[in-house]
Amino acid sequence: NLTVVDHLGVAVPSIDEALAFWQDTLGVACHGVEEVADQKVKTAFLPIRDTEVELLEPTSDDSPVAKFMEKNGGRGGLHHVAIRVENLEAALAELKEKGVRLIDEKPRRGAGGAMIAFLHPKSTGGVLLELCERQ
Ligand code: CMX
Repeated sequence: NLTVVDHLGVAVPSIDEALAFWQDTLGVACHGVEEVADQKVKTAFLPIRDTEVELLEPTSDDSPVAKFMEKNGGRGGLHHVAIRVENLEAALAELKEKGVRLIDEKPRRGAGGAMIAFLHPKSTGGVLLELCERQ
């Protein structure tokens, strides 16, 4: 059911400042900035070949990304790895059955219209994993 690494989520204090590096220095084009209100983040997607980098800027102090950066000494860093699956409902049911701790029991809508669900880092060896299904 797992297919490719869909994207890497990178927490940044400011998308505008981060784009100065990713766009201007590395030369990766940004495909639009979008706010995901229920996650309290602003996102920017930068496609690189078959995968993407997702820059994540918190829009509120109680955003999961703000909390992550607070623990990281106020700096950004690699926040999550997202793996694309063919059938998210089936993947979640299977992982639950195997005792994996799900943050999202049901798929929900994420940036770019994808259906997503997170797995808890305590169940994955310390990496926040996102599963993602695209139409
Ligand atoms: N990667 C790896 N480990 C992480 C982590 C991350 N991104 N965020 C937290 N952790 C670790 C913590 O360091 C902590 O470890 P220790 O107990 O060893 O210190 C552990 O996970 C649990 O931390 P916690 O304080 O109990 O939980 P938090 O309140 O920090 O929440 C998490 C952590 C992952 C449950 C929460 O951030 C969450 O639900 N995330 C999913 C949603 C999300 O991240 N949304 C933003 C992106 C949205 C998008 O891409 O659109």
